[in-house]
Amino acid sequence: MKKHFGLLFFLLGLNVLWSQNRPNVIFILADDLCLGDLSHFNPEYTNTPHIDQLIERGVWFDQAYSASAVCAPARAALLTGKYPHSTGVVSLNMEDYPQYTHLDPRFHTLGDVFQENGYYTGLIGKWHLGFGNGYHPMDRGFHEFKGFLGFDIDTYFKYQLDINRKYQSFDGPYLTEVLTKYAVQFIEENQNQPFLLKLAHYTPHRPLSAPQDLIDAYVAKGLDQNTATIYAMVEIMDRGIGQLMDKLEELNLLENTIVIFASDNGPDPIPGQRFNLNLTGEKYAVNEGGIRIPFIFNWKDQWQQKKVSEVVHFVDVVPTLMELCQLKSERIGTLDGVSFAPLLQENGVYSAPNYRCWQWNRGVPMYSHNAALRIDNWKLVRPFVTRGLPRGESELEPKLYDISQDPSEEHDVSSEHPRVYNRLKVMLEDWCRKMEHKRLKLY
Ligand SMILES: [Ca+2]
Repeated sequence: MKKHFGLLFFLLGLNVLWSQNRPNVIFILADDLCLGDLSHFNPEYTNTPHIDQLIERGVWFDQAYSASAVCAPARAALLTGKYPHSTGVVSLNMEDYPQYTHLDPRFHTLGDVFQENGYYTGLIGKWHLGFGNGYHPMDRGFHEFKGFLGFDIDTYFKYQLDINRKYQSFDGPYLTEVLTKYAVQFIEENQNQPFLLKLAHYTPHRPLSAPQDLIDAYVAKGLDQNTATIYAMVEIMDRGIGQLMDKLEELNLLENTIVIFASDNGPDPIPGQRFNLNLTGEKYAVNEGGIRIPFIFNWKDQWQQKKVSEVVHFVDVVPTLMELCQLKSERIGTLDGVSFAPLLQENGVYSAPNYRCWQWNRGVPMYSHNAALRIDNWKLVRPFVTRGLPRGESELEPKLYDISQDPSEEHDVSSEHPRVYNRLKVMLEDWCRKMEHKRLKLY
């Protein structure tokens, strides 16, 4: 019997040592937030001191891309490490297009990988990858879920939340503050075990709503009502990030926690025009304004503050976190992304993928719509097609940009560089064929 106790204590000891060596991960994802919403880039009009501090103390990725210009496909890639098409999540609106927005249960998620490796996992906020039997976040790798599936928010003051599979109505407390409260609580409850927390805020996605006095303060700066409301929403989220960082400090968890901040796509064009570093396009477009996002990685005392200008992409998140946390998974399958962990460390050797691609539209994929490929500084863009246009293939000619010289994509240089243009066109067509082949294999 004594012998068995000895073995038990030895194994418990190993488990404690193992836990200490593996960092916690908090991935904060904003919704439709753009670079210009941060006061680091737009100090005259916006107020995000805590996110700015993450930039000033952490690793800022200057050429970071989401996997899509819209919510669901971006999130599918983030959680699987694969391009959205190969997961079957290719469109938005879970009610109109359930078959193109539900993450097939055969796919293992980031949550599954962390669970497999002994982490406690939580998702707070927006899910948006399917609903119904087998599609709930708690069936997809998260021990805990406190949030919404994707379409349950009337306003930020009146909404329903799914609290571990039980619906609860809220009338009064501001959504973003409630999500912050749950996140702080999650950290407190799990401070003694390794954890993964995905905090997927809705901010500043529609319905635009914030306390009137805060909106008025932005209107007083000369902003229109919608833009003022968006900046007020972002300020409240930023305050919550400050509370979360304070909690990590109070519990002595900062040295053992990786904190990441990102947005899923660019700014919504409908509620107002807001500053986004003069990038072309907004949410829905695969121009820079639709897919280039803020992306910050922080790990106190582990990484030096720096700016990284290598291209990174949402499909890289799964392999990167697996490397950083030393996770193994048989079931995650072949990934489209690669780990950029070496870029976070000093003198790391990083091997970038050859090229990156994007495409989305409403319903069945039409690869002549909203598709793009980036290789080195070149970017080929198949122009924006929206629902107002015919449902057939687009006849709009692709455009070529040199992002290093023209980050705002103002000058189409296809006639000056016909060989580059043709090469990228063929590469993009080839990628599209491969993606469609993978997608159709799911059915
Ligand atoms: Ca979004």
